[in-house]
Amino acid sequence: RQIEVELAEALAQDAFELHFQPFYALPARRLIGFEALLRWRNPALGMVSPAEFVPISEANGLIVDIGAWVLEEACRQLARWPVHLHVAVNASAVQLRSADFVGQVADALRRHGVEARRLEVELTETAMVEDGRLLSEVLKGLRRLGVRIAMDDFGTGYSSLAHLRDFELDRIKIDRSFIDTDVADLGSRAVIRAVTSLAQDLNILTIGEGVETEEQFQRLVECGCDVGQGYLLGRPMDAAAASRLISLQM
Ligand code: G
Ligand code: G
Ligand code: MN
Ligand code: NA
Repeated sequence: RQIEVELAEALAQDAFELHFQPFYALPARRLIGFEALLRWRNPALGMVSPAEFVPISEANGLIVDIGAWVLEEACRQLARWPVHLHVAVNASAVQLRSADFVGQVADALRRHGVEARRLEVELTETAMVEDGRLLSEVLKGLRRLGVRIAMDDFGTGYSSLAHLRDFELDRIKIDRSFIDTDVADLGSRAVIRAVTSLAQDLNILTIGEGVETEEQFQRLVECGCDVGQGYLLGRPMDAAAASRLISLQM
């Protein structure tokens, strides 16, 4: 059967699930929040990664409804967790350009009584490329609500520096291709240092993603990065496991 049909059914039958990967403040390794990562529980295929189905649902527009479900579910979890923790959701460019994305976000927050500052929206640089004017309006709307904006996979797209100038961002996630390298690699270290220093001047928080070893963790600390994320620190986990992790920290 067509995967498009299956995806629509999955949404109707609640076959999607959010997993949560922790963020830790550096250098203390204090838990500060989670990134929500979408999964599709498929009876035949098992857990399917969004890398497989997001492009398809972007092409047929279903990503708008899937994205609304993600926002709803993220806010539902936020309402259950301590107020010092935040959740970041990944948003597709198609979703941002759909009618009233800002309204969708505001509704989800209101329905669950969650403060806007606890929600972050992660965008890729690619999402920022087309139709900058419309996107700029959407980001302004989100910031007016109090929602934080993060640029995902920073350094892999093009025109990154123009985006830093043109959009008001709250966080930069330094792409894991700069993080999960041999720490003897001076080039990556120089990039991490340069990005964190630039971000500091712009009053933007930096997140190093894809931290897999203690050495990489230490390098991030030395470079003045604010937040770390990666398999070393914590893998994506289901909501129950995330809640257990939270209670362990309290
Ligand atoms: O978790 P994983 O490595 O499988 O994620 C693969 C890709 O899917 C990543 O680029 C991630 O940003 C993206 N992704 C994860 N969850 C969502 C989501 O809820 N919406 C969108 N649009 N992309 C997501
Ligand atoms: O594009 P985005 O950064 O949203 O993608 C997040 C994806 O990266 C998630 O699917 C997650 O599973 C994956 N990821 C998270 N931490 C690590 C890590 O330490 N190493 C690797 N290889 N992948 C990671
Ligand atoms: Mn992300
Ligand atoms: Na990323």
